[in-house]
Amino acid sequence: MKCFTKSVLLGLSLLCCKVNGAIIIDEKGNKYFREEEYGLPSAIMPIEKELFSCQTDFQEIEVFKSKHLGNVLVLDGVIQLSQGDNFAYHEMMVHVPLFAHPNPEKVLIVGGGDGGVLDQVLKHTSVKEVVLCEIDKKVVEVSKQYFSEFAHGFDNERATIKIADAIPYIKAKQNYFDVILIDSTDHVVAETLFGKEFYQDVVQALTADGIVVTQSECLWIDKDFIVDLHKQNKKIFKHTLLYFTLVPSYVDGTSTFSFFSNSYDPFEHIDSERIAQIKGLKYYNEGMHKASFQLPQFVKDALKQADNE
Ligand code: SPD
Repeated sequence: MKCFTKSVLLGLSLLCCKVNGAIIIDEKGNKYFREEEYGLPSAIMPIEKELFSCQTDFQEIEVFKSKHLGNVLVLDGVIQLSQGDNFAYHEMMVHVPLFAHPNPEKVLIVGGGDGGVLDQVLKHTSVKEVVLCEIDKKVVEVSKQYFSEFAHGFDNERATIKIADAIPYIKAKQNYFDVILIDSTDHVVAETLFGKEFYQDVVQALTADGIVVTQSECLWIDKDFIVDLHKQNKKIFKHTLLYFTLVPSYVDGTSTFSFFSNSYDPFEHIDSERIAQIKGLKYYNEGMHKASFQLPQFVKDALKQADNE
């Protein structure tokens, strides 16, 4: 993990390019993690203890214990999840598409090696098979150790864990998955998981009435990226919608998700009785499902402008 004193970090923030997270050390030796993108600063997270750090063939993996949000997983300098607020991301990534589908039985998770998405998918009794395709086995190992609350999903008999590149895996599948969830790392690092070629393969791997949801980064900071993805996938899917959730540990406190389907819109199959069967949800409910698609005017305007181009 990069370490900077305050003055070096201020200097870096003047560069108008993507800069990932770094540890800041104050005069008393206290450590803080600060992520920033395109020169825009985020909240500073006090670190209680650095727990783990390694470089794999794919990325730098770090785990630290934060003062307020428990253990935090960082990949290539970008916060992926914290124990304290991951439910806002994982519940919304999973339950929105799974409740939008009338009967999801086969689900694919692309990435998601921390197990958080898998944990939520397995709460749906309709799901008979869930495949998790993660490229970096170290993410799974590290998560089992430091985020053990998700670990039971890996041993579930309905789950298959594939340590592999999801791109060829998806290419080889035809008309198979009801729902595909793309729980990737940062969009710059995982660029190929957002491109047109990838989505053409995703459509083939989905059943005709399938749904795909991808994490699509932060509402404020990544607006242009979100609009470009929307523009690209409007040509591939009948329903292309954006929704969002609030994740305090992320760089601007939000995460968006892009919802694509050639069959279902996100609302027509919401069923209160199905939702009530899942106990212990902390963020998702029927109201949030609907409300999360309501967007601020500046985002609506940007998407509308893209539609007219
Ligand atoms: N802007 C950060 C995006 C991180 C998305 N990945 C989260 C993985 C959680 N399972």
